[in-house]
Amino acid sequence: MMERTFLMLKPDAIQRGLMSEILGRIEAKGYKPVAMKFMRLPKELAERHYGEHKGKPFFPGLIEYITSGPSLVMVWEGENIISGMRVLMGKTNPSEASPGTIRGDLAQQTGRNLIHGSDSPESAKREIELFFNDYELQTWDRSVQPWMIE
Ligand code: DAT
Ligand code: MG
Repeated sequence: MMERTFLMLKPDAIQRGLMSEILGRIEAKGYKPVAMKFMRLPKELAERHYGEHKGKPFFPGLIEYITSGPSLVMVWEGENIISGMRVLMGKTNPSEASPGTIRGDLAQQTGRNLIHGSDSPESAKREIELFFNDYELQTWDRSVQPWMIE
């Protein structure tokens, strides 16, 4: 099923100069970019984005980290991309994430795990709408698509 997901390269990915490394993996998979913005999340937006975690012990630290510098917020499209990106990202705790995954290869700690990806179609819809207007989402065709999706 063709889906869209919301992805964010968090401030540690930007600070560490890992944008191209991570974007390269997503592009090489064949997923298609739909929208991108480089922005420092205002606190209120960060709190809305992570609303499901409000009240948990790590919430204040999470908001501080995620608003500490610019992030790259994005929408990407692909076949079953929501679960596919969760696999490419690896487990939330990088010390448990498999080698070959973004978190498994490039990160050490849950509080510095480089990337966010929506965890369900409902979250993807909510998160895309939270960060992007309709006119910021590009609908476009790539001639190479039939060589990846039959
Ligand atoms: P994911 O980012 O894999 O969807 P999540 O939605 O459970 O994971 O949590 C969101 C983020 O919150 C996660 O990327 C890092 C932070 N976080 C989660 N659990 C944590 C914990 N136990 N200690 C510190 N940070 C945590
Ligand atoms: Mg999550």
